[in-house]
Amino acid sequence: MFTPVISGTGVFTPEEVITNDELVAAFNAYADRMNAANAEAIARGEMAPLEHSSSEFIFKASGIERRHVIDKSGVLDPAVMHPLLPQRADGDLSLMAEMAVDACGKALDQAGVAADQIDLVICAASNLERAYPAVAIEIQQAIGAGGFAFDMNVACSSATFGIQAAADMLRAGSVRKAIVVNPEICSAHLEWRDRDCHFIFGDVATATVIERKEDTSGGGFEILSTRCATQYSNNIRNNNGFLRRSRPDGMKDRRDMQFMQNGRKVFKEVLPLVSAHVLRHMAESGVGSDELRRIWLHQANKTMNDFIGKKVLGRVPEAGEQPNILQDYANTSSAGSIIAFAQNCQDLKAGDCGLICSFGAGYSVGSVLLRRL
Ligand code: CO8
Repeated sequence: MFTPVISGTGVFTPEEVITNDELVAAFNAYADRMNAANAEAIARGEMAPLEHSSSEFIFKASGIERRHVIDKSGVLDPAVMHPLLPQRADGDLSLMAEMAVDACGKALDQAGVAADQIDLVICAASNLERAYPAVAIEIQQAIGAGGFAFDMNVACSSATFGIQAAADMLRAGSVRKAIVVNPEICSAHLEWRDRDCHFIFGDVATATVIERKEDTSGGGFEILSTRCATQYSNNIRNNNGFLRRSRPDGMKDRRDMQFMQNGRKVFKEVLPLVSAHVLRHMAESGVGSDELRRIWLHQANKTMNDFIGKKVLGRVPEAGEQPNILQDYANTSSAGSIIAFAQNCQDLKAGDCGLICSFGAGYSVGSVLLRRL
C-alpha cells in the first residue's frame, strides 16, 4: 500500500465580479419589468407581483458579498438574466476544459510535477457541459497527461469524492500521480430570476494533485483517511438532462430545469448529517478535536459553517481555524472547500492535522483528513 499526499492545489478565478448591489439592482429591474408586463393579471389577483431582493438580506442570510462569474453582462441584463456563453465549435477547447487547464497548471506548478507524469485525471463537478466524450479526457489531452481520465458528479461533494477515488487508487498502486479538477460553471445552472436563490452561486475551477508520499519532496499534506456518505433527498434538485427533449413539454422554460432547493430544509437536515459524519470519521481515524488545526468546509452559508465548526471542535472556532471564502466567491459547489484549503493551508506546521469537508445535493458528505508533512 502506498501513502497518498496532496502536493499541490490550483484555483482559476474568473475575472468578472458581481457585487450584491449590482446583482440586486439587476434583479429588481427584472422584477419591475415583469410586474409592469403583468400588471393586469396582478390587479385581477391571478398572479403575485415579484418582490424586490436586497443586499442586506443576502449578506445576513448567507455571508456572501460578491461572486466571480464567467460572464456578468447577461446575468445583469434584466432582459436576459443568464450568462451569455457562446456555443463553441466541437474542435475548440470546451469552457470547462479551459478553466480546468488553468487550475491544473497552477496545481502542477505548486507540486513540481510535469503534466506528462499524471496518469489519472478526474473531472469532478456539479454539472458537465456535455454528456460525452468525458470532459476529463479533453483535459487529459489539453494538459498532456497520460493514463486515463473520467468524469464524476456528486454535486457539491464532487471534489472530496474525487479525492477519495484518486487516493484509493494511489494507495492500491493502480495509479502513481493523479489530478482531481473541479470546473464549476454554477452561473449556467442557477435561476437568476428566482429571488430565493439568485445570490447563491459563483463560477471557479480548482485542481488538486495527489501523489505517492515517496515521490514528493516534502511539504505536502498526507491523506490520513477519507470518508464519503450519501442519503437520498429531493431538497436540492435540477431536472435538466437528456430526456428533456423527448418530453412533450420539453422545450418550455421550466423552472425545474435549473437549480432548485428548499433552503430551510437543507439547512436543518444537512447540519446534523455533516457534524455526525465528521465526528465519526475523526473518531475512526483516532484524531481528536484538539489535534485539528484547521477545518476547510464547503462554502455555502456562513451560519452553517459556524455551526459545523463549533460542533466539530467542541467550541467556537478561533479566527483562521475555519476559513471562509464565500464572501468573495459565493457558493462554488464542489470547489468551495478546495479554495478554502488552497488559500489557507501554507502556514500549517509539520504534523498539524486538518480536515476538508464538503456537503450538498444528494444529500452527500465527503471528508478528507490531512496531516502536514
Ligand atoms: N431578498 C430579500 N428577501 C428574501 C430574499 C432576497 N433575495 N430571498 C428570500 N427572502 C425572504 C423570504 O421570502 C422569506 O420571507 P418570509 O419570512 O416573509 O417568508 C425570508 O426572506 C426568509 O427566507 P428563507 O427562510 O428562505 O431564508 P434563509 O434564512 O433560510 O436563507 C438560504 C436562505 C441562504 C438559501 C439558506 O436557507 C441556506 O443557505 N440554505 C442552505 C443552502 C445550501 O447549503 N445549499 C447547498 C446546495 S448547493 C449543492 O449541493 C450543489 C448543487 C449544484 C450546484 C448548482 C449550481 C447552480
